[in-house]
Amino acid sequence: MQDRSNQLHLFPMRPVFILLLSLVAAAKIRGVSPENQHLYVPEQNKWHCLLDPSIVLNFDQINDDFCDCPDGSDEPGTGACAFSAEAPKYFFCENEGYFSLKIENYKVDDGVCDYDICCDGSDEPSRKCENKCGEVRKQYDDFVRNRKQNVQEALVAKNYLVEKASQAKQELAEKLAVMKNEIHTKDEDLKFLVAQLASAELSGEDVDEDSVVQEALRLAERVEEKLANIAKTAKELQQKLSLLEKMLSDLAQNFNPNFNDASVKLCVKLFEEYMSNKQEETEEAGVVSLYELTEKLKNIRAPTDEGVVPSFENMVHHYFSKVISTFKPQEDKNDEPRPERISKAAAEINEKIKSLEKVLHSKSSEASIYEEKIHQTFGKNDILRSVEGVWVTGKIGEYIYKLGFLDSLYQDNNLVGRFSSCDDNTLYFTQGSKCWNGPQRSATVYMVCASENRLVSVSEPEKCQYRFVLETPLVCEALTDEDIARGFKVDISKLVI
Ligand code: MAN
Repeated sequence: MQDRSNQLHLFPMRPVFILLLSLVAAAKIRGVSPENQHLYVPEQNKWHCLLDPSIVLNFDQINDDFCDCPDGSDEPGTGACAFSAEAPKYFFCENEGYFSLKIENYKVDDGVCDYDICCDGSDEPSRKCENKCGEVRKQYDDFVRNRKQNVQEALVAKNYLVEKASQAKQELAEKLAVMKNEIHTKDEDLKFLVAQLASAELSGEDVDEDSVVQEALRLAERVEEKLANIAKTAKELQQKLSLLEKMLSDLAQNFNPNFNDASVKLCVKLFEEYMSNKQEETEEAGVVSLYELTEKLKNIRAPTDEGVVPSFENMVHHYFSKVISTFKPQEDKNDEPRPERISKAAAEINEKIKSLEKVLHSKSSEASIYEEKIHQTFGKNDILRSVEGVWVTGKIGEYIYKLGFLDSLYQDNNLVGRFSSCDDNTLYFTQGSKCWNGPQRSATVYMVCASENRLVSVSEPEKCQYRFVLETPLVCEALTDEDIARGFKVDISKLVI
């Protein structure tokens, strides 16, 4: 800072000084922007503080590195007022060839060339900082050109993803439609089978393919055939027997006992015995042979035998009816569940129903998952659908992170979380593996625009609660020149100093 006592010596040299002042007034005041230069015009070599006109200073007290005005307005080009409460805090750098910018006053004349803001070096005393605006401008132009190209590429990639997302949704809708159709058909099949089962159970008339019934019918036919043969043979035998009996009967009545013929006497004796036993034997033989046949019928599905012995004539009808009646629904006695005695055909239908019901159940659950997914929104324009199943892997620090869109996020083998929701630029993963002595892991992933997917950074602000930055085309938007320019930072390390 300067010694204020020197100022008094200026007044005796007035004429020369006025001339000098006019030159100074014409010159620009350091640190003041062109549009504010008019605030720094002397009036008879005097000037007053901008916010407090009662404080009048000599014009050369401006930028004399001594803070006279409480608002700091007398030191726009030095750091003297940088820390006064009301002081304007910025120094204007013209930066010819680049863009004029403002730097905090406390950085002025501090010995550091702040090229990131004042590329012309005007924030430091002259000649200390070489003008670097040419190089900075080149960096800026390169950045803008590259960024525009990147954004352009990223937008192409994004538009492709938007298209892919809409296709994915359409495919899902088509898949769902096919599945619903399939479910409808299977449902109809099921209804048909249920009706078939009901009718098989009610009527007892089993379906054509019921081999039990077929077998019963075949056996019944054989019984009838056999009976017809038996009846025919019996008739012939009966005729022969009747003839023989008649002959023997004649012999028994007319032989001459006085001839003492032993053979004749024995024959007559046996004939008389035969005649007295004849009735019983004939009936038994017929019943035995018929029993053999009908037993076969009974063995197909042994019905409860009520102990009724059928007559010779109604035997076939009796046993056939019994077999058939086993397929008819039984009346439930005392509401007790009747023993399971369904036909083979009904059992087969039942099996088909069961397996169809299983298929229908799994198809319906799958369909409802699809349905739910179709109605969900996955980010702006539904764009996340396009990357379902895509994984981004990156080593950050000591861990390898793997992020699966709409899936899960891993830190090495630790599950950080399963995808739970999203908004325009953020993905949320929750319900990860439990932290030792801490909560379940979870993560928030902030997406920033780039032409490719890349996990850029991770932080753990709280134990096992992670924050990621993910570069991706998913969130790219067209940028204005101003937006792009705002992203530029001077790379001081690349300046030739
Ligand atoms: C592992 C990692 C870390 C976490 C600790 C907690 O080392 O998952 O991120 O902080 O466990 O114990």
